[in-house]
Amino acid sequence: MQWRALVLGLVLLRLGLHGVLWLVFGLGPSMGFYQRFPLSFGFQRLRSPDGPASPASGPVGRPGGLSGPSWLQPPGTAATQSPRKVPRRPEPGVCGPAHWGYVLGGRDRGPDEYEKRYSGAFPPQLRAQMRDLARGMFVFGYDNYMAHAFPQDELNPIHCRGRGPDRGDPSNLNINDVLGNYSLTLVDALDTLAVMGNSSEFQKAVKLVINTVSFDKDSTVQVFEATIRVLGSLLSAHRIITDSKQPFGDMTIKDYDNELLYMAHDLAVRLLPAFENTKTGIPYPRVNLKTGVPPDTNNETCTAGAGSLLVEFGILSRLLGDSTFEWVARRAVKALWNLRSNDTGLLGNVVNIQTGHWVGKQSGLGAGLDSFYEYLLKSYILFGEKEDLEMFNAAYQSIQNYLRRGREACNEGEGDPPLYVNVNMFSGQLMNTWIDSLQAFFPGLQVLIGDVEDAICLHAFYYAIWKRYGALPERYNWQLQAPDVLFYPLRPELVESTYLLYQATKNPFYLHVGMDILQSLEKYTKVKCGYATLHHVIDKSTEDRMESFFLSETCKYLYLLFDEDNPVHKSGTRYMFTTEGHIVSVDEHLRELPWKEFFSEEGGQDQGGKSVHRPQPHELKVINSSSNCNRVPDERRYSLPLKSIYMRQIDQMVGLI
Ligand code: DMJ
Repeated sequence: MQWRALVLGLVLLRLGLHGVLWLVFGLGPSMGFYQRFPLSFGFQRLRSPDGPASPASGPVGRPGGLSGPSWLQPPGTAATQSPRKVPRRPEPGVCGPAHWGYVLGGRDRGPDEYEKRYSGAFPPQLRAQMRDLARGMFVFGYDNYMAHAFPQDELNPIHCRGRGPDRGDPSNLNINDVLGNYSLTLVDALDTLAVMGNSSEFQKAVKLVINTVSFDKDSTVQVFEATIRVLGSLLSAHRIITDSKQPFGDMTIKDYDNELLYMAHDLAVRLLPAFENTKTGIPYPRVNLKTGVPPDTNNETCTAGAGSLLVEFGILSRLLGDSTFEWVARRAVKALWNLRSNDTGLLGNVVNIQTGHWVGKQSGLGAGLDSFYEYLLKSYILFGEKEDLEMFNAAYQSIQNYLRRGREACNEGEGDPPLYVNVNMFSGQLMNTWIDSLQAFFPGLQVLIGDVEDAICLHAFYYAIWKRYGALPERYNWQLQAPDVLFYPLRPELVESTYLLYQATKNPFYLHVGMDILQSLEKYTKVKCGYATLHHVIDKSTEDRMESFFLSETCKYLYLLFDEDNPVHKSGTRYMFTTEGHIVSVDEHLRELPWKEFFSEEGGQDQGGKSVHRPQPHELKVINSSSNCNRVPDERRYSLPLKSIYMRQIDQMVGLI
């Protein structure tokens, strides 16, 4: 009887594995599974890599009306299934393992079934080799940045030079939005050094940041970019340094006096003018770090830029005991949320911050909206505010109702496989036939909410594109089955989803995906002094730019994918990744609202009934008062009690010092 059960088990195992493998035509564990599966959807129709490129921007719809793939059909028409039902979500506040288990390190679970069954499929030596390759990739980029570019913001990896803001051309937003003349790449890379266990370099880098980086610069930067790349990194590194458990090795800094936290505060205060004089509460997209909002500034902002500040601003507020930062970021989220369509529940991608009118009515999962959704969920995970989860759940339902096309189930049924398209936020009508590479983050977000099956499917679609080009084109036209926009700036999104899906399934298929990505990065993007942006995913020509997210995200996720025993997975601490890939531990401190206790008029007791010392004026030490006085927001404007930042409050609140 036993051998029968064994045979049956093996047959079932093989069938199950095929279900995953057909998604990617044959790539998978090297156990004789390299078999091609008949595909009834777009993957096999992808144009040859050598084929001609499509025009710079794709067609909007297909002439002659609705025909062709079912992605062209609106949801609920005969050619498609009715809109997919969203998997049951837990109630707000319920953080059971089924739901938040994928916040890493939270569950001390042993190898799951997949792992046990397939552990031979990706040999440990190969995994170690890939981990070392990912580490080497980071080290090569980082060392070259330090040797040839620091203290400038970015490395030009082909000419081995540094790059700062484009002072000669202020309209060059591609550069100036991101590069603030504040050693961006060094700052952005800090926690990757820690995650890789390189304590000596981490300590050296932190000291360099403390001693050399200043935000008192005449640089006009995008609030969003400065927040996710710089503010987020400073906060992440500060938490790593002050973590009493030190899971990554000794990352403490001798005589550390919260300098990174103060720098984060300094930067955030310089960003605050973006939230002033806006009629809707939605922030201006750009500020000058010295002078505030430029007089000739644009009143239009993308939704993700304005509505994805809550994680970093919320952490800062809760560490400092100053509600101002969280309050302005939350006000922006709510203002955007209130502008959603009454009919579809969708938001557009560009809005006027004074009138609240939608300038860009496109609703999708990629550029302009991606991290807005991400931060609704991640804010809830970090801070436990129910309204964030409620907004996220409603947004996710609208996404399923209007953006998701194709068949209902990932692995079965008639019609094209599921795909998330770009639609008009008011009508739900298709607006174009491309998806962008930023959208590849979405399967990772779906893993966080437990919608793993749909995540597997969408990820496979993106991976199929990667396999075809050895990179992800910035935009891919699913109707023409060819890239619409051809560059690939070393973005992390597909790796991020691959990593999170591996954590969720432990299926070695995702290790193969990671290996494939690593190898194509080595082959097509490695240049003399680092890794270069692919200018053209077909002819593989390169551009002399290595964006900071390559070190902070792409390399980090690749490394973590193969580093099974990393403290991020093992420490017993739950870690969450910001949208720039910075790690933050999810703990009770961040779920408290310090200002309620410290600033209540009656005061005197915390929630546990312990008495709280309210400092007297002579006891208070004001931090950063000199540089920020002009830009400290006006209490009336924010209609909140405005607080200065005091050392004692930081001490008592966070207990980190
Ligand atoms: C990064 O700065 C962040 O991941 C952001 O959320 C989106 N864009 C880049 C990477 O592509």
